[in-house]
Amino acid sequence: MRKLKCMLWDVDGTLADTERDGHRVAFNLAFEAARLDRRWDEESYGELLHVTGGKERIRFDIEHGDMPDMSDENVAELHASKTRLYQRLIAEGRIPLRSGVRRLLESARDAGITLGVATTTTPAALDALIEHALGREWFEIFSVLAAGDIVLAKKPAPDIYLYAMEQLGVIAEETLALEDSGNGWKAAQAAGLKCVVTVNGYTRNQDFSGADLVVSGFGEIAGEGIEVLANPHRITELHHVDLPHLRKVMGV
Ligand code: XBP
Ligand code: MG
Repeated sequence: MRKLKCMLWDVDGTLADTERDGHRVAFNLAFEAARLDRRWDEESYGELLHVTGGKERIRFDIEHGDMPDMSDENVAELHASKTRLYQRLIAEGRIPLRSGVRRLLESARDAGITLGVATTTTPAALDALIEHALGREWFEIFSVLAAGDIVLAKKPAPDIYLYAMEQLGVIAEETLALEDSGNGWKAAQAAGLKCVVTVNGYTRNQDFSGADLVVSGFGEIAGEGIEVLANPHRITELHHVDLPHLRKVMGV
C-alpha cells in the first residue's frame, strides 16, 4: 500500500502562473536589451512551451529561423540576462501563488510530509519565486530544490524527479508529483510517480491521460469551487483539493 510521505512540486504553472506574465515578458525584455527584433507574443509562447528550459527554447527558435544564429555562449548570456530581468519582475511581487498552493503546502508541512521542488527552471528564478511569492522560510522547509541544469535531460525526461527522490532518500511509491503541463506529467509518470495536474490557460488542452487527478486549480476552502477534468480514482467532495484527497490518490 502506498503512503503519502513526500510531495514534489513543479514550479512554473503549478506554484504560480509564471509563464505568460513572467518568463515570457522577461525573455522579450532580454531580446530588446540585446537589440534582437524577435518578440514572443502570448500565443506563440504557448507553442514554444513544449520546449522545456529557457536556453533550449531560444535555441529552438534559432533553429526554426525565427532568431539570428548565435553561439551557445551567446545563448547562455542572453538567457542569463533574461533570468536577471525575471528576478526583477518577481521581486516586484506581480506573480502571486495559484489558489490553494499555500494552503496545501502548509497542511503538508504540518502533517510532516517531506516537501521538495522538481523543476526545469533555473535555480536563480526558482529562488526569486520562493523568496517573493512564498517567503524565505520556505528555503528551509523544502528538503530539496531540484532545478534546471542539475540534470542533463529536462522534462519530459524523468531525471529531475529521480534526482530529487535520490537526494531525499524516498521511493516513487510514497511520492506524489504536482504538475501543470503535459511535459511535467510525462516526467512524473516516467519516474513512476502518481501525479495530480492543476491546469492553466496554456496547458488545459494538453494530454493528461493516465494522470491521477486533473483539476482547474487547487482552490480555496471559501472559494467558488474547482473544475474537475479527470478523476479516475473517483474522489468525492472535490470543492477544493485537500490532503485527504491527495492521500486517496496515493491509495492510502
Ligand atoms: C517550465 C520551463 C522553464 C520556464 C523558463 O519549467 O520549461 O523553462 O519556462 O525557465 P517547470 P528558464 O514547469 O518544470 O518549472 O528560462 O529558467 O529555463
Ligand atoms: Mg510547469
